[in-house]
Amino acid sequence: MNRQLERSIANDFLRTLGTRVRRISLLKGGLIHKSFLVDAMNDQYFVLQGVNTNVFQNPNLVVMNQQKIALFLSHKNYPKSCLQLVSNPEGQFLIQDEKGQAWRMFKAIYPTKNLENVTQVTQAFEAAKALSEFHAYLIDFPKQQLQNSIPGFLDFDKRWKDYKHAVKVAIPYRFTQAKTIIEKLDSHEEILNKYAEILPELPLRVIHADPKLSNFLFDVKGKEIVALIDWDTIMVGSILYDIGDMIRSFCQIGTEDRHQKTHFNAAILKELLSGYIHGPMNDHLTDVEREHILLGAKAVIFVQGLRFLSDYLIGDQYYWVENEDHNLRRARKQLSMLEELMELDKE
Ligand code: GN1
Ligand code: MG
Repeated sequence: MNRQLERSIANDFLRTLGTRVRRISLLKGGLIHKSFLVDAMNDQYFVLQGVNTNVFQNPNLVVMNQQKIALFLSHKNYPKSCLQLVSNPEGQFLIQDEKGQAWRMFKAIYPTKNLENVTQVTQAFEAAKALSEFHAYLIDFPKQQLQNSIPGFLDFDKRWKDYKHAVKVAIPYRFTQAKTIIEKLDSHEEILNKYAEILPELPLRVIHADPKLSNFLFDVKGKEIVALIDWDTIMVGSILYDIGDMIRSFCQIGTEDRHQKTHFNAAILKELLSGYIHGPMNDHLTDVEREHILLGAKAVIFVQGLRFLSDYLIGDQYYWVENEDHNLRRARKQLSMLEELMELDKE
């Protein structure tokens, strides 16, 4: 594929560096943006992204948050790599194409490795320690400087209401297909009530809000963490969301859309919890946070199931899908993970 449009956008950014695109290829994996790897003539690599403005309605705000975080972390000598946006010679970090699509470009962080699944439990330990470090470095970040890139993103009550609404207005055929999973999800509503009870006691901190496995860049040996990327959703919330989402993504057996015999890896969970408290946040955690990590994980997995199922029911408006029942399969996977975790941690 020639990718004329992507090439010309990337070339516009690269004018700043006095170079041009050599090759450009699609990067798979994300569910939201369209990403491309740009190989430039100056032997450097970049990641070009078409921003999904259906999800991030104000991309300028996302860019501003990222720049503030990068500046803050670099002043504090944060030991991991930060995201570095490239601007065009006019100083713009976002370029709009003729159709109004917004684009941005980052310097690629390499050589690094992206994992689809955890292959050694120590990877979960290292990544959790890195998340702990990320939280600790941002502990004194002036929270009022961050603007929420997706209003309601962390609001579980809203997620539940949106799900209930999706069930009500569902495409009839899809509703029939989802009947069993709807009944099961409904039976677990209690998890959200329990989470709501502790919520007022949870400290507000700066969180990543998307610490899934693919957002951790490992060194080429797959051992050490080089960077925690995708800062689009950095916002103010509870770290239980981050730890929970990390558990959701790291402990998953197989892929996010595939059903198999078992879905939740308990050995990884153990390493992950240990990694987080071996990191600097151990000195800052409150008792309420410490005692409710698994409740947070259950709530996040449950909410992710609600989100995938809601999107299935209303006709795939949010997540990228490759076929008709993709979001349904994703939702089933979350439900299975949730039920296995509940079996492991009966309260
Ligand atoms: C989306 O950006 P990406 O594709 O890594 C989503 C997350 C979900 C995740 C599930 C902004 O993440 O909240 O947990 O998919 N991001 C947004 O894989 O909705
Ligand atoms: Mg993301």
